[in-house]
Amino acid sequence: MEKTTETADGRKRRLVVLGAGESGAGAAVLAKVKGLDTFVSDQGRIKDKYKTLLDQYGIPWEEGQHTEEKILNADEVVKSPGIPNDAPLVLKLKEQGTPIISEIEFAGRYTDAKMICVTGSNGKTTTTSLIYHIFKSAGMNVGLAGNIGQSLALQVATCRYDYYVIELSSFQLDNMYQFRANIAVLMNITPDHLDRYDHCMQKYVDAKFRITQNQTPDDAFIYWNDDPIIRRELAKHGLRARLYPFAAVKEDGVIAYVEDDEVKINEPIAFNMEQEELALTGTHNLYNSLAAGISANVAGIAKENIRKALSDFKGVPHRLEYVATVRDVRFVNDSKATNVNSCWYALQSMKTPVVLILGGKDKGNDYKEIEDLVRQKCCALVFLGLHNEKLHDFFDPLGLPTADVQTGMADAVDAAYRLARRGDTVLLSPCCASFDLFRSYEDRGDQFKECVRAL
Ligand code: UMA
Ligand code: ADP
Repeated sequence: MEKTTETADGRKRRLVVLGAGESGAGAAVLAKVKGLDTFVSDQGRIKDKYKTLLDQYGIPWEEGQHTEEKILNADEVVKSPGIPNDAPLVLKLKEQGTPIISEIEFAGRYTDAKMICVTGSNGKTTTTSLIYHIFKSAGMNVGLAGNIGQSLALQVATCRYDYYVIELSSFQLDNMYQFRANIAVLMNITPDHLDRYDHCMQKYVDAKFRITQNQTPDDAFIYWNDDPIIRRELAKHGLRARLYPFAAVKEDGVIAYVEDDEVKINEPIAFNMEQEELALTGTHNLYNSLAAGISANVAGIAKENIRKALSDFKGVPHRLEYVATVRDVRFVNDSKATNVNSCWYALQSMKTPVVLILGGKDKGNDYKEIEDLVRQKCCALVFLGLHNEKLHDFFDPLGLPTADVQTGMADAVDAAYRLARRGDTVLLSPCCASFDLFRSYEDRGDQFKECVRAL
């Protein structure tokens, strides 16, 4: 762990940051205020707001290229999570032995705040937001950081919090070594981002389990007990943290579940509330509420504060977000369902026949997982993407009415509305990333809402 500002030969330590987005710009500011010789290199164009921030702190930067002479002389490199581990420059740095760390690892060196970290293939943002909401409502001095969109490093550089609630992606976990989560939450592990892991599921699983590394018996590991991969891996890892497994219903070993319509958390302090008082609905959201409730309980937050916050949470946009009902057709925006498993949960929670809008940039999807639910719940499908061939190949044999849209959201909403009958739900839950036709999943969801409101 390197917190020193000088090298053995009396030089200022040089820290190079690769990528100047949210993560990189924050890491650079922290490096600069901690007295390191800081340089930022971005292969693309740096957004104006990050250029302004870097200039404000007098940090030298370049864009449009990675100039090797200015990078290969680094004592350490902070790599933005969006840059793949096998990018040529990253491989070169590794080859010459330059340590490469993530922004979260770097920021963790400079704060004593308690770290509550959330990962998983699905449910990270909802659970992270819910934990933050409970802590904030209880009056704790807490920051919200990580994959949710706010750099931890910038907050460590400019604020003083007692707690951070941090959403961690597998990309961020990849380059974490010494960082210690006081409370680690692992929601589930299902295939995602396999294009970044040589299409090897175990590599992705290993990345997720890094959330538990460095945990001590004073720390907590909260996880969904029914996830087959988590259970298998637990035995391998010999964890030292105290374990807090949860499940939808009471089963051997779990400390939190629902029984007789009551949410029960038995450890460390007995807690209960009516299930119907939970703000978030659906089985997946029960898991998210249990994980958040246990985290708050472990942190010693009073029961009445936990109860109140679990019941007045407003939800997160683009996650099963109700939009409107038009002539008796409900429209639900689940644009954040960027993998097959999240769509599975969305379909499972539907109570009416569904016109499902799906498609986009495929990340190596296997649609077999939702085949049964599509048969049971869907009355029509709308394929929305530049390349819909794989969707046709898989779903056409089901014989459902189908529309193929390659143009954009307006035509997709139009097609779905025409296919829907009174009482149906039109659900945007795409199973895919958005980048073929949209800037981001938020852009896709916002356009969906706009088009629905224009009907
Ligand atoms: N870049 C280079 N060299 C390269 C490739 C990219 O310099 O070889 C530059 C780009 O030009 C760009 C910068 O790197 O300017 C962007 O870096 P980034 O993609 O890591 O994006 P950040 O803005 O730093 O945001 C990152 C996370 N992005 C990714 O993991 C892709 C954000 O998660 C996160 O909120 C933020 O750090 C703060 O922690 C977003 C995300 O999409 C929401 N996450 C994925 C997901 O949720 O599925 C994992
Ligand atoms: P993440 O940040 O991991 O992508 P989100 O909370 O943003 O997770 O939710 C993403 C999608 O996954 C949403 O569409 C939601 O319907 C679904 N989802 C949310 N929580 C869970 C869960 N615990 N298990 C499975 N799917 C979930």
